[in-house]
Amino acid sequence: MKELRVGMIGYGFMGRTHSNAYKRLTDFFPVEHKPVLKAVCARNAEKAKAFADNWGYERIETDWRKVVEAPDIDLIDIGSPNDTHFDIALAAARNGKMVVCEKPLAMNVAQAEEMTKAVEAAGVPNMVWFNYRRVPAIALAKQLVDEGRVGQAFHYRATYLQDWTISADVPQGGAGLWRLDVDVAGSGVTGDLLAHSIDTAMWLNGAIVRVVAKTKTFVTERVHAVTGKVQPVGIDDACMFLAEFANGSMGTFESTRYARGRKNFNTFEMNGADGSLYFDLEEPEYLQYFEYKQLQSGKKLESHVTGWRKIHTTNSEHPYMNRYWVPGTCIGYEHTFLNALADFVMGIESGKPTQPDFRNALQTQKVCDAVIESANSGRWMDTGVTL
Ligand code: SOE
Repeated sequence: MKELRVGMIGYGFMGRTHSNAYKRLTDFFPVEHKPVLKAVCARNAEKAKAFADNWGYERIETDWRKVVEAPDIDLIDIGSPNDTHFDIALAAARNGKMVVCEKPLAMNVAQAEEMTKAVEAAGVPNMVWFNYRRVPAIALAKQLVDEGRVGQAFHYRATYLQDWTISADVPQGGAGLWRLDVDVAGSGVTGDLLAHSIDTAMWLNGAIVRVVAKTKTFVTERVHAVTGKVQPVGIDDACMFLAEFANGSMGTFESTRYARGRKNFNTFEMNGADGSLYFDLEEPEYLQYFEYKQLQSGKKLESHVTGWRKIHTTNSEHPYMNRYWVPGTCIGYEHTFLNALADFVMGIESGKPTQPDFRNALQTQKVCDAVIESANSGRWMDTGVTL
């Protein structure tokens, strides 16, 4: 087996999901590369050490430059806050390393464009961890769209709701809470949650070409965990936008961290001439499908038995499921990262790059930036997306 020597930057929630994927890859997928956890980097040595001991990294670093330049590392994994992605990705590409980066790719389109150019000029494999594409039910939705079972698309509807920032006592900044600090995160729910919805939407339904948005910041001042001072809040706590897709369909997107009771409520529905699809991450192993096309193809439309079908996506013929257990048994959130890594490694081995790569994630970044610009100007914005 060939080694895939990993340098992990960051040790938070995503550092854990990615590390788990590296450790389990060859247990489940027949790939030629075995990840070796070489180094984890964090500014705080004590935290890096605890993370390395827990997950089995060989060494720690406190300066990411050392990891990016290390000759014994093949792949740089950027799991650190959004404001660090740009510098690390550029340096990694310069050093000829493969780069896998957490979403959103960058703080803005200008950065994302430069990062895309850098990995392409260096010719290094790259990917952005839009893990929800790797939920078997969502991958099945893609398969059904590609099989023509939805037909001409009319509507796409997405929601991504959470509730963890409602209290005005939640500080901004620092470990775990950098998502509330606009200087570190770039935006609020738009980059953090809607980026997922946009990535899924454009994967299933093609380019989003125009948007008009409204954002809201409910708590306008919060203590900053690093400075200790009460500071203005610059992120969007909630965002709603309307979208026009290149295929002529209409989209609505809603996201908030103020939906009491909703922890990670990520849904979409797509309505086409020949069928509809519905997915809800709170029931992750189900894809709901209303089939119209096949009903028409029979002698007569049997309308007394039409209805939504709730497909339990745990059969071995469902995406990714032949790698796991027996039909009827489900997999979890962590497997979406494992599936993504497997796709990435298989892409390296086959020479057919897996998606979403940086260029593809740049398109999502364009929509995010257009959404924020539209919210600021109150106008419809062209996204400039090319897919
Ligand atoms: C935010 O709470 C968050 O952790 C996002 O950053 C992730 O991308 C999302 O999948 C779950 O929620």
